[in-house]
Amino acid sequence: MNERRDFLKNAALASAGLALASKSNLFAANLISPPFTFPSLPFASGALEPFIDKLTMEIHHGKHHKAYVDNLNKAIADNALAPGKSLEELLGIISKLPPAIRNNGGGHYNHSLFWELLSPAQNQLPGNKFSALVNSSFGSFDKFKEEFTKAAMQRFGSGWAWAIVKDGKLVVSSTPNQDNPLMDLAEVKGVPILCLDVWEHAYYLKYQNLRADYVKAFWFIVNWGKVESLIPG
Ligand code: MN3
Repeated sequence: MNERRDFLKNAALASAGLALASKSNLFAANLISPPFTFPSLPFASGALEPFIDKLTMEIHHGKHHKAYVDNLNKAIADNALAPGKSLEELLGIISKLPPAIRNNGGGHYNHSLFWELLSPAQNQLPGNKFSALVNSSFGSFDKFKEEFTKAAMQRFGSGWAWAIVKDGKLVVSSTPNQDNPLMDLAEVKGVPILCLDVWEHAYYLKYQNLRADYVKAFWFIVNWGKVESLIPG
C-alpha cells in the first residue's frame, strides 16, 4: 500500500515536467506516407549510454532501420495494393500483402516508435494519465513492469514486447519478428504506447546473451512524456 502511495506521489511530481513534453503527432508525415523516409534519431547515438551503447545505436538505427525503409519502398513499388497507402493503412491489411511489406513495414513502424520512446533524460517517472491507466489495469506499476518484462523475456527468438491500449485498458503483449499490434493478423490488437525491441541486434554487443539485463536497463531510459502523449482519449 505504501509503495503504491509513493508511486502515485512520484507520478504527480513528475506531471509538472511532463506538461512541457511535446504533444506533437507520433511521426512526421513523410515517415508514415509513401515514399517512406528514414528518420534521424531524436538524440545523439551515444546519449543513452551506459544503458544502450553508441555502437549498438549506430548499427541498429543506421543499418537495420535504414534497410527496413529502403526495402519497404522497393516492396511497395512491386505491389498492386500497396502504393499510396499510409504506413498504418498498410499494417491494417498486412495479411493481404507480401512478407516483404510485413517485415519491412513493421520494421519501419516499430523502430520509428521505439526511438521516440527512449530518452537521454534518465530516470523519468510516468505521468498522471499513465499512472491512472496502469493502476486501473494492473493494480500497480510494479505488476505492470513484471508483466512487460515477462513478455520481453518469453518472446522466443526475435520480436517485440508491447504495452497497448485496448478497450480502455492497458494490456501487455508480444509479437514475433517485426509484427506489431496494428497488424490485422496480430494475436492481440490495440494502440501501442510503449515497446521494446528484443531482437539480439538491439543488445548483443553490450549484453551478449543477457537479455534480462538489457530489459532492466530499458526502464532507466523510457520517455514517459511520449508514452503519456500516445494514450488515446
Ligand atoms: Mn531492431
